[in-house]
Amino acid sequence: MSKKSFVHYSEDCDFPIENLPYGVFSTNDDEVPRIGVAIGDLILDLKKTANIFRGPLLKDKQGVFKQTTLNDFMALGKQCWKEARASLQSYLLIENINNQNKGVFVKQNDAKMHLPATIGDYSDFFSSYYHAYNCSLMFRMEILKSNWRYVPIAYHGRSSSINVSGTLVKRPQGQIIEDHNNPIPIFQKTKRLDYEFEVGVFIGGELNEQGKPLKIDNVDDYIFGIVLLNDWSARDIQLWEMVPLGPFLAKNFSTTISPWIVTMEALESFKTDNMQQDPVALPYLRHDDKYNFDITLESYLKTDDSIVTKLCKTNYKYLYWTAKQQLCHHSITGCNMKPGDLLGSGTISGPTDDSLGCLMEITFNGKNPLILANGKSRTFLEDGDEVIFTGYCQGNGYRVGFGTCSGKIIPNE
Ligand SMILES: *[C@@H]1O[C@H](CO)[C@@H](O)[C@H](O)[C@H]1NC(C)=O
Ligand SMILES: *[C@@H]1O[C@H](CO)[C@@H](O)[C@H](O)[C@H]1NC(C)=O
Ligand SMILES: CC(=O)N[C@H]1CO[C@H](CO)[C@@H](O)[C@@H]1O
Repeated sequence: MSKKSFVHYSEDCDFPIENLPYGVFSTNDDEVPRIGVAIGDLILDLKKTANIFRGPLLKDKQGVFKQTTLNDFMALGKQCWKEARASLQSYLLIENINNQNKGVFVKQNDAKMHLPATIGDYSDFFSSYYHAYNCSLMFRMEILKSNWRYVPIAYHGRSSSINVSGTLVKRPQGQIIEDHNNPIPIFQKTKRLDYEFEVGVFIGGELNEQGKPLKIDNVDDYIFGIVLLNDWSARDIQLWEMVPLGPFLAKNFSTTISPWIVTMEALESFKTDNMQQDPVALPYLRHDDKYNFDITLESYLKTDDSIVTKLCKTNYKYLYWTAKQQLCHHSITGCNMKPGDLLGSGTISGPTDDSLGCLMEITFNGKNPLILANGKSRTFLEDGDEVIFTGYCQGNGYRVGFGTCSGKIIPNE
């Protein structure tokens, strides 16, 4: 695209004019959360600039930009999202440099970020082939030979414990088996606290009524945008509780998301081939159009001595089930979906040893400790550890980035 804005930023900035992600922020002098758009290291305050949305679809709906969450804007649907993007890009173009002095920008460093939407429901999938493959190896389960290749597997998560990047994560406690030869649980703090590198998809538009499934052909019309997501997991609690109904409290204590929602319009030019599915999906899940995205995902561990160790470099394109298939499948029995619902992808691991999306895989369930940059080792997370995710799509001379999704472990005292 190579458009130029009057806001200056470098080529590797996450938030050029080609991106324009939405978030909700507040400042010290105005503590009411409001909607903004990231550009360079600034935020354009949409509460103050709602009148720039003068296109035919939005001119009577400017009120959606003056809310404290994005839900109302998300509910408007694809055509409105496109019109809003066009208005924003034109407002920020270098030709319109006089907009620079209108007092409508806030420095990102001066803002506090909030959850971008009221998340009614949150479901978390298990859609990365390589992650599922490694889990089969570790737990000697025939995951890939049973239902996995036919059905996009997921569980219903808790939306109440989803927080924005930077929120502290308290080490959870629960029932744990210490000695597998004597499976009687004890109650204690988790010793196997892990992160899971995922992305989350926010949905919107005029979604389906109960009993009326979405159709695969146009289900992408209901996908609003993407955030980075950390599905913190207590592996020892999980292992004991998940038979036979799946994870429950091992994943209910905290989920962290990055604050900026990168829209599907910004990601359009980073579409890449879907993974080949074998066997071909059932007809209700079948689609030929590309709906995978080339998003580089990197994770880091910062220990309390401030030394940073790179954990992995993976890519969103390693998802076997696309977000279109996930959303369509979610609605297929008639489950009604709502604007602001969030769908997690599942841990995204790639095919190589340096592209594994959680510690359980990196350390082979704690058997092979990871040596950190400061010479110490980890099997699972310790108190004071901070896990940081970043993500970006590389364009020609610019990046469409996601900012960061981070969380630090604090002791449970
Ligand atoms: C998760 O489970 C714990 C332990 O039962 C409970 O105290 C907590 O309220 C639950 N939190 C959520 C968000 O469900
Ligand atoms: C996480 O978010 C919920 C509601 O959005 C809030 O009640 C809770 O206090 C937050 N947790 C932390 C640790 O800030
Ligand atoms: C822990 C584990 O099984 N790791 C393997 C995951 O899969 C990749 C290849 O897909 C292997 O290289 C890892 O050793």
